Amino acid sequence: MPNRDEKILVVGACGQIGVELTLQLRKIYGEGTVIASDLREEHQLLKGTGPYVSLDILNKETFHVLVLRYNITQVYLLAALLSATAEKNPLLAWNINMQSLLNVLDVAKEENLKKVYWPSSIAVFGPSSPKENTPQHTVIEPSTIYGITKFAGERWCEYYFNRYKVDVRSLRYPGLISYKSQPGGGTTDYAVEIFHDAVRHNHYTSFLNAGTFLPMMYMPDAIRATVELMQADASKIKVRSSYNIGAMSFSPAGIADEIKKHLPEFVIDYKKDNRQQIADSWPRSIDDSEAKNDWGWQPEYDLARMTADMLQNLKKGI
Ligand code: NAD
Ligand code: AKB
Repeated sequence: MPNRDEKILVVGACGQIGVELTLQLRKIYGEGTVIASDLREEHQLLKGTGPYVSLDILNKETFHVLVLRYNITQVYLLAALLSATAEKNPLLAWNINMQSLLNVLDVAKEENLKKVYWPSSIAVFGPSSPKENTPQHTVIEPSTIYGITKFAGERWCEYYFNRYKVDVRSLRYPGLISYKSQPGGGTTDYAVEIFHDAVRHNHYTSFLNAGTFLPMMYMPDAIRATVELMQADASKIKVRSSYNIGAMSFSPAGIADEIKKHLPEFVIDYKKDNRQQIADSWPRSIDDSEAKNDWGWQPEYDLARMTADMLQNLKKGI
């Protein structure tokens, strides 16, 4: 049973994950318990569902005051620059992705917060990691600035857990696919765009080559994984850097074939851009056996089930 004494702050609540995670946390813990925050204006889907505050997480003092004012017990930190945006301004990405995490970890230590959630990514792996079934523990030499921030972030999480007993938990999300909120500047965004363009125009130009396989996950699985990890007994959490989690792996050609089963007229063509190089440095598939063994992770959506659900929901919106 969820503890009703919790007070949860979601930072970066108006992004692709934040919107759906905030809505789900409000369903579980009650709407008044979950405070959404972001730099941006409140997302349309969050309006009227619970408290919203404007917050720049880089301002540690404001964040600290907010934690005290609302008696916050848990923080979910989702603010970050994603892979493609980060490459455009590496120093800005380093500053946002690292300082946000350090501010949260440090206030969590000072105020003895119960739990912190911070996502890492499959981007933590680089060209020298095994490409297929990339293991939890392996060579990690990311070549993107985004991956470098994720790797450093993972080390900081483990450090704060070991040194200060901050109960920080983390998942290495694959590319996430959703219809409720838009993706925010990543390399896997094509797998969301393709559905929108298929439904609207029966046509999509992919910025990744036809055969570029990447690990992917449908948003309902990602939200459930997050909640399950955060609700798991602390004794079950053996990995204090970040857990590999997987669900499916496909390429632009593979997802196009699946969409054609529903929309036979659909056509895909290819015009790669600089995001190809980022994708080429990442795993093709992920070994998530430690998450499965430690806290019982199981995905529910494969490519076929996700495609049917995405198309059905997007068609409703036309
Ligand atoms: P997003 O870009 O959609 O959302 C991030 C949100 O953070 C935005 O609403 C933005 O306004 C906000 N933000 C940025 N700077 C801020 C600041 N200084 N203060 C407060 N808010 C700020 O990103 P997302 O896809 O929701 O990703 C959330 C987290 O999950 C990130 O850490 C990302 O690296 C990670 N992740 C996402 C994916 C994915 O496919 N979406 C995959 C792997 C990991
Ligand atoms: C991105 O493409 O940057 C993200 C990720 C896999 O971390 N979706």
